[in-house]
Amino acid sequence: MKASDGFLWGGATASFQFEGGYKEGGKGLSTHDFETDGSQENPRGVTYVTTDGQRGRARSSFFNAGSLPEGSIPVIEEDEYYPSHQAVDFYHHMKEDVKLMADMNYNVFRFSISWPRIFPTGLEETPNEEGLKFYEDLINELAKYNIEPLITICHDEMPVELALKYGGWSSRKTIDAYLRYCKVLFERFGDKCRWWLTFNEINAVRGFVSCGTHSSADQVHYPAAHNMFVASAKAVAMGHEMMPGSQFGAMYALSEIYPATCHPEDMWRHMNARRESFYFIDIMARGYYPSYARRLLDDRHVDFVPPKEDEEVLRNGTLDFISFSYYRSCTVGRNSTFNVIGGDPNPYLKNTDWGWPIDPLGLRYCLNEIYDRYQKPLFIVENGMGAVDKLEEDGTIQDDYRIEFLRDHLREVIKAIQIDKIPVLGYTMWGNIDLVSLSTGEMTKRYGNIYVDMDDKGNGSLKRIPKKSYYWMRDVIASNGESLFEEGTNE
Ligand code: BGP
Repeated sequence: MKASDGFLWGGATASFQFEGGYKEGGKGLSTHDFETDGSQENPRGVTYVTTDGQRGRARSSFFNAGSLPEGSIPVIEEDEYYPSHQAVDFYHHMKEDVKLMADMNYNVFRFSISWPRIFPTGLEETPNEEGLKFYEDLINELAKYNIEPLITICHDEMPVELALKYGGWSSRKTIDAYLRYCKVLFERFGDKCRWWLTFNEINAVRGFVSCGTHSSADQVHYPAAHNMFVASAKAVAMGHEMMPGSQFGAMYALSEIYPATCHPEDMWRHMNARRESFYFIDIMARGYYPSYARRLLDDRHVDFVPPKEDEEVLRNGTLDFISFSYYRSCTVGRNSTFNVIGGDPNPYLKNTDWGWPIDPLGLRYCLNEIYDRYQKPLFIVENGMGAVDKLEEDGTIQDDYRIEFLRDHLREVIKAIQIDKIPVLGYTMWGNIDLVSLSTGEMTKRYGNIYVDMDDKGNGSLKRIPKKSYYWMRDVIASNGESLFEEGTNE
């Protein structure tokens, strides 16, 4: 068994976790440039100054840097470390990194464009040429090796001025700023890129850092999400017109969810927990609000009613494919605390060092579930294992645990394609070159097949070193996945 012909194999990154060069080439400040480092025990956060001069700190939870008081301004402090500023310096390692990917047989690379690199404040009429040039050089470099770009237009960030002036996605003015940005990207890169994602993990992001809203409360979040739906639909319609043949998706955090037991109340809770994510895909893939939307909003005391005039916009900008991240499965029961991920422990699964259950079959389940529901091609654009890697004295990294994780998950992907007949377009492993963790801001949590010599505070040579899994993955891709099923690969 192997993947289908033309299957896309590659890696995935996000600008603020990977690029660095945070003030270079005319780039403006991103909301993420204000987020400190952290760890599992000590959450990262944003320091702010309130309108009456008080200093405070908003702590980050997994997908958002909490709530900042209305009117407060985030600040960068001398004595804090901000991982996005240097990240792992892809900005200055671009050619070397692309070559490493090419040698691994990649035919796709997912990256996000940093919005403030193109429009430093988001408010300009004309884009920053130096920023565009950086991505143009990257796309040309990829083309040399026949690697297709898969571009995330907005990966959980925005120019900070849009957050401060408009309240980010809570304002419809941000829709106009986003469309101005999209138009520039489509004009410049449209003939070189067919795969586009309008937003990353749109069902999970909220709050200042990700969405530019000072508050992350439901009453602010759901109307802001509606503005993102409108922005996405308009971008899709514009993209289709400007770039015939272009393919649009948006990206969802879709770690599978299981009911804790067959108790009817656990089943009911499970269905509703899954709908928290389906809500977003239903609207963007089908083009209208689902029947359960009113109750979902009422349950959260959100009195928002989607404006009538947006109905046609949503209908005319539906997605071509559905892409998602899958890291784990979650278990929810009637009393569980759950927020897109989390929930109760699953006694049948082992966890990663960061407590994420390892569940390869859950990925096949998810592919079947999503295809049954939408009948649109699927793209796995994030998957992988965050682990502590050890650089051995002989300079190697023996990440057999990662090989095992990838082998088990990729086998399920291929079974979904060949046995379940699910059209899966491709697979881009998260953080193929080690990068800064989103949730904790650490370097210690590594996903890559390529090691980067850098610690949690940004010290190190930044040297790139292929891990054992690099060579293994290179051979898997060369065989289009067939080697995953060779005898002896279970040992
Ligand atoms: C997803 C994000 C990524 C990423 C990944 C892994 O939610 O889209 O940006 O970082 O999760 O999470 P973490 O880095 O916290 O391990």
